[in-house]
Amino acid sequence: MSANIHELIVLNNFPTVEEIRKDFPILSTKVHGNPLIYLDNAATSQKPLQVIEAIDHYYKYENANIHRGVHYLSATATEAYEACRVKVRDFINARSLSEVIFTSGTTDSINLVASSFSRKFLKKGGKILISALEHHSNIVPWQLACEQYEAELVVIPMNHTGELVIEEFYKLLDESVCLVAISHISNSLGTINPVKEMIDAAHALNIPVLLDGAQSIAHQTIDVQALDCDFFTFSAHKILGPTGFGVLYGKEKLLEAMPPWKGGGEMIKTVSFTKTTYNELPFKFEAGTPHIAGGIGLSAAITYLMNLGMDNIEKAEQVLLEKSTYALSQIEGVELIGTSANKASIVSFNVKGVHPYDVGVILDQLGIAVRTGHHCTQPIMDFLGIPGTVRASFCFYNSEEEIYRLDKGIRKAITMLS
Ligand code: 7TS
Repeated sequence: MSANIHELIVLNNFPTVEEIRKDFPILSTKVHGNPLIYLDNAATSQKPLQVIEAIDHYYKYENANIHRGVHYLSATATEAYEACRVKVRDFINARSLSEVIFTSGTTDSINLVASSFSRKFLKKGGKILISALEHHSNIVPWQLACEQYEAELVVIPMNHTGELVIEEFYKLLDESVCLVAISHISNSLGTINPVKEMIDAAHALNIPVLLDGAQSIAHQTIDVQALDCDFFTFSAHKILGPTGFGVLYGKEKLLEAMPPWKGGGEMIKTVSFTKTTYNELPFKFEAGTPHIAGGIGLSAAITYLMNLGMDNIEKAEQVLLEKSTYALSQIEGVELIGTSANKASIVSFNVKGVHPYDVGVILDQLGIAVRTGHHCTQPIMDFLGIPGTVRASFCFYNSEEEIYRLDKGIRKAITMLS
């Protein structure tokens, strides 16, 4: 199975969790008089000093609008912001900087594709194939597009362990499908979908594939060339960066063929009242002044992650997954929701006969931050016939001690609620 965490520390020079936690000031704070145990990482990650200080430095010493200024500050800010594009290209192994579009986050990235790709490629009677495991962000933009172009939204079903029914995917995949849009890792259940196999199957019919990488970007090395996905989307805030900033990776050929989405400054080459010509990639899709500090923060976040090594992070988080899954499975009355063999460090569960919200409130009183509810995946909850789950999602800065305290906290909640 996965490496022992101590082996990892010795073999790969991975810092101890105590050392890592010193970089994250919020992890030393208290909530309701108890040390904070932050297990809501699938919603957003905490930020290390390196990211906080990079943003602070930008606003203190480099703040200016980018790209269009000749003055020193504008050039400095442009350089810092564009350095992020290089970082992202290297982090996900994109072929070129033209393939890295900055957006406000995963939701924005998917909406960009749903609007622009659909305008060019979604035909009346055509299909968009998504899955039963999607976040609302990878459902609703496609519903809007399908409504507009009289196309059909088709859903790959899931089973009760939280896996996609891959045989059904093969049955649904035919020439009428214009795009496959699927999550790489489920934010509610942690399931890692067999995306490489799905991409290869879609490509055999010349169908492009969008991967919603909002979760996977935090848990494993992403190589868009090895995956061969056509689009990949993620948010900075789930990988130690700031909110309001994100990325759309797209293959250059497709991005070239797609019309602009938002109009405004920066995305144009020339403007007159009779005709406007558009800027080259990636700027064609980047209208208006961007979240400059967001890019600078993401740059620092990627540097931090690359220094630790995504492969090491994946191994460390698999240990946390294994230990927390085991601990929770030993508690009578706890039902794990999402038991796929291939999972990231996201553990959803319910306590029999108790609403997830009530468990969440008691854990909060103990300083333990978990998320409760449908996690923006209502169709999953409907399929499973439950109102929601309690979700503990782990990051590499979480410790085994915190799993122990979660275990104790759940046992206390069960005693109080039964
Ligand atoms: N797709 C997936 C798989 C996600 O997990 C999320 C956010 C999104 C898309 C949207 O990302 P955003 O940054 O644009 O909002 N997931 C969650 C979550 O699980 N709890 O809060 C947000």
